[in-house]
Amino acid sequence: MKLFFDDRQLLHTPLRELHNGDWVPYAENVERPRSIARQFADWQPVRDFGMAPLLAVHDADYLSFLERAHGAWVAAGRSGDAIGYTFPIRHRRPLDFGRIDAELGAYSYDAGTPVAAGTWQSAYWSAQGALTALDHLAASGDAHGFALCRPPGHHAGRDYMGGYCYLNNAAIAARAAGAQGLGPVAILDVDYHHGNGTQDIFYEDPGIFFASIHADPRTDYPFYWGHADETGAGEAMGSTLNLPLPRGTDGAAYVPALDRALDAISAWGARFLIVSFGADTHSSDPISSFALEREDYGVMAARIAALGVPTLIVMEGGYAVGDLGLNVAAFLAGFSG
Ligand code: OKP
Ligand code: ZN
Repeated sequence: MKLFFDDRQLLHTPLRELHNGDWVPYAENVERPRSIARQFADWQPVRDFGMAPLLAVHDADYLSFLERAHGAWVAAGRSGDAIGYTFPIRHRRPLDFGRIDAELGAYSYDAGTPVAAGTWQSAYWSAQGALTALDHLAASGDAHGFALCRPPGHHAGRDYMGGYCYLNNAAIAARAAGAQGLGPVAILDVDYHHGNGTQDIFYEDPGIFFASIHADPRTDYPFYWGHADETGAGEAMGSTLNLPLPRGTDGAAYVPALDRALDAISAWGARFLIVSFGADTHSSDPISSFALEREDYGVMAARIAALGVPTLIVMEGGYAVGDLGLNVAAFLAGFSG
């Protein structure tokens, strides 16, 4: 399986995040991609597909905000990372803001997603990595490919960032795959956290199936999405499947949910699959509460591979940097049997 990563994805280095009322070191740090990169000798270069595939998912005004936010923060006389502090949960509408603080709130739903000096560059090349891996799958006929996306993407919506995510790499690849006629496209999200951004982007899109297995949002981030009764809207009713699981879920309890998701993807007629893979389901993850072990990732991968559908794996979360590289390696190895 070919692997894709670009060093510019390391330029995103926020200092800290707000966690349970305290400022703590930023969990989505450069040690994550480094621990994965170390596991493999051979990485493919990322190509530049430009802004068009990003604009097929995200609003132009949001992309322009992301690109200039840190510069505007510095121009406002601030130091450190740009972070919002007021969020328009009621009166969210296009307004002509005169302060970066207003924009930071309008384009995000949490205070855990700082914009640092290198954020736009890293997010841009993270998305291009997913597009390069997709292009490789389409051109080579390989069954599986892996984009080491970082920053991750599944919490980012059409016009918002959140949960360490700025550009929705999986959604960008899914749209591009559909546009290239590779579909019907399904997205399977197996990160510990619900992929609310991906769900929102495709919630009324009958062309893309979205299935997510994640910690019950009654107890876990992102709280306001990912409940079992969210199944899509309009013509896309039934094309979203949420399978929340309780804290403490281990490999044995995970597999039946995975099989349910895979059955649904298969029944829906998917001919191309994108997996949003988070290794934060591992027992050692510092911000999550499932109990999967390394060997469970091989089992998961084998079941996904048994669908027999070309599959692009994009990296999402996973914060136990001591185990992360090995867990990702175990998952990817499971695709080759
Ligand atoms: C991203 B991904 C405390 C609250 C913020 C955000 C978790 C984002 C997870 N720092 N937590 O799905 O792994
Ligand atoms: Zn996660």
